[in-house]
Amino acid sequence: MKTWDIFCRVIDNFGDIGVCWRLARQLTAEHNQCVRLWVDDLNSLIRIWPTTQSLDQQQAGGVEVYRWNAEFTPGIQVADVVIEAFACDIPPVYLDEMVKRKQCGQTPVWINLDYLSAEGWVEECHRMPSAHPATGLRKTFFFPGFTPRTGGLLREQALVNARDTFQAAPWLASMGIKPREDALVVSLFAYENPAIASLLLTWANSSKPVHCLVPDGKILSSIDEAIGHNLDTGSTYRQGNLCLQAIPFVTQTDYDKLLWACDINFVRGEDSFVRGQWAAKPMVWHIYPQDEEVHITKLLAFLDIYTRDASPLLKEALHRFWLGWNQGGEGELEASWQRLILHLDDWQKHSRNWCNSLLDQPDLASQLVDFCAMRQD
Ligand code: TRH
Repeated sequence: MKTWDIFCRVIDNFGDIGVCWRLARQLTAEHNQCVRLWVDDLNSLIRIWPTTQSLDQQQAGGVEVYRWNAEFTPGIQVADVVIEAFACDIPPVYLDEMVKRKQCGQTPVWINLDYLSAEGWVEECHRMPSAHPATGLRKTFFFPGFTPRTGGLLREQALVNARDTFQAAPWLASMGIKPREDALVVSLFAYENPAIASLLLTWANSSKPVHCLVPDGKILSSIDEAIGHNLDTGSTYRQGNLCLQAIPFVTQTDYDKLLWACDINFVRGEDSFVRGQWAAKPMVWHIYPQDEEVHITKLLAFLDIYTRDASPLLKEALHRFWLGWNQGGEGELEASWQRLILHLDDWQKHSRNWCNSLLDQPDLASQLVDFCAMRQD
């Protein structure tokens, strides 16, 4: 058993903590590791795991959770493995202690866990070492990814079985969600997006009823603008064949259930994007927007591998709709949705095949554990 320190700085939203928390729990529960998670914004953790509290130190889900504040004191015991999530820069005092540990012949394994991307360069950079200029300590870049030459994706051992034995109807009922039997049930987790107006109108006019579930979050401001009033949590809006239901932001565990219970999932960022893939259901990704349209390159790189084995018609329809959704193409979305939904059966099969193909790859936590076990500094 090793000790691990995971450092997480929350830039915004829930992805940074979502990934770190999932990793910390999995290392503890499945690999019997001893994990401390240092997080600078406990409120974001409380949102996805409401039994945690705003305390400087606590035990939660088998993990020691610490509030990461500025005052790190010398003498802190450095872990065997130090994970700096998303290049968050570990505290200088902690770094000094890492140097001391090295001087005692017990160099910690230092890993920068990077963001997920399907771009080709990831394979080249995964496991790349770099010497820290001031201390000479070696830091290794660990990249999650979709191919065997990357670090893989976070996936708990029991996930697929839990998904396959899940009963959607009772869970939905327990959440106060009662879609019509013939409705297409959609979950909608996305950033602000003006394109929602044309999508809502398309769903209102569609021949098949659409029941759209919106967890509390950013997309609601765009929805409010589109429908002309605030859609409060717990309330429902109906127009034509559309039923729009605002639901609470659920726990990270319940979010999986929401994805499993829906026919189509709109996901975003990084962690919900991966969970959408494990749900093996059709999904639409709202990628985290970056300057100079860098995110569009990233989106296309994923679409490229995701649709590699799709039929040409599905491939074309997915490209059009995903790009429209990400580029805020008002008006454009109606036609591209109608085209995509024609291929729903094919899309469902494709989603399952894609998920199964990813299952061949070892998961990220196991890869990290194996890497650290092999490292001799
Ligand atoms: O919240 P995100 O947009 O997060 C991020 C951050 O913005 C980050 O800075 C950026 O770098 C990254 O995206 C790419 O999206 P993400 O990654 O999907 O994280 C959402 C988390 O919230 C995920 O762990 C699932 C969880 N969640 C719940 O627990 N309950 C819910 O009801 C919902 C909708 C999500």
